[in-house]
Amino acid sequence: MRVQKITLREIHLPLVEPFETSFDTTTLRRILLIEADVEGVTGWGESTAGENPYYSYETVETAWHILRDYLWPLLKGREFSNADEVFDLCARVRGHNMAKAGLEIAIWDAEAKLKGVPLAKLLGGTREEISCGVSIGIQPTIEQLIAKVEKELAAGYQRIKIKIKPGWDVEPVRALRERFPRIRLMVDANSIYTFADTAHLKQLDAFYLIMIEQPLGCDDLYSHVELQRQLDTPICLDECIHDIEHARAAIETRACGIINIKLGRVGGHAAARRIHDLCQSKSIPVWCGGMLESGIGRAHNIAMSTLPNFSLPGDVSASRRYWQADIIQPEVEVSSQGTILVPEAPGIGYTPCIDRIESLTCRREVLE
Ligand code: OSB
Ligand code: MG
Repeated sequence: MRVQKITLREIHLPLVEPFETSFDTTTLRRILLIEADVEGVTGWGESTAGENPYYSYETVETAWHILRDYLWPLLKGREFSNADEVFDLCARVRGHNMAKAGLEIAIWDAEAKLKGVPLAKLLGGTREEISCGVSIGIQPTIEQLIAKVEKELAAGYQRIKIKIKPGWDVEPVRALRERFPRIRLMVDANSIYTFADTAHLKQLDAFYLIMIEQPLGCDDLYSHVELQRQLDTPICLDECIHDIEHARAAIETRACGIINIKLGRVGGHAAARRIHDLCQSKSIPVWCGGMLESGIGRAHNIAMSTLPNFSLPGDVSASRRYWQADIIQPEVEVSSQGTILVPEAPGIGYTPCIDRIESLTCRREVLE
């Protein structure tokens, strides 16, 4: 197969409510969508690069630049046998996994459509439905946090994750545990602590959390090894894991017991699947992280989450938690059991709303 042309576009979508983490507050998403025209069909991808270089060094601007000036020139006119080869074809570009992923996943969607199969099946997925959790941003008060958690549990979500930062960590967790003694609960620090905070973080062991996600530095694998030695709660790594070598190092050094896989952070479906397979062979469970995606990125997350070692609920939740109206039809819905039914239509299985996407587009560039 060969990619005839790609279209980059930026759309702006306001979140239904601000999302606060230890590194930023997001109210409006700038989303980079990539269409790949392959042998007469169009595949859709989304780069999860952010508005600012705070979660990772990538932004919408850097991803656009890398896609236009480096990745498209590598792929243009190139013959390859399937989407699984695209990540390796882009290997000369170091890093920039969110740019790579946006393009690579669009080609996977196109390949699945060409073959008339759901993307989940093409990836080797085995689940008909996936388990969902929610990620709840930092709240103004503990009362508001409790109300949020109550609402998400009532909606059926199977696991609650809250964002933490210094000054918003032990107390909100204590309050949630008092109110909800039995729920599956976890926290995500987004790299805000250091090893010097070990005694403070150790207090979280009292609340039988299912995991603590990325407490320490985004590149600091060794401190996670030392912290994990002192914590009973399993550490889950997010920011630290960009490729299979990081995953291998984290597993072999026991820096973590669980890995969060995000398509953007690792460079697409092929890279995600390799990490998934490695983790499975080492009995390390994985789950699918979220990046406040539009329906396009969300649909890809659903397909990936059907692989067998995605055995913990992910941060993949209903469209309505993020957007007044999503850019796909149907929107992503979550059952009262906290599950998403995997679509059976070819490709990502949801239809992009072209008119709505056009009306939200603030820039567009066609490369051929
Ligand atoms: O660390 O998982 C994270 C959102 C933006 C950047 C990083 C993270 C997140 C989330 C949101 O936790 C998950 C979601 O999409 O609901
Ligand atoms: Mg995280």
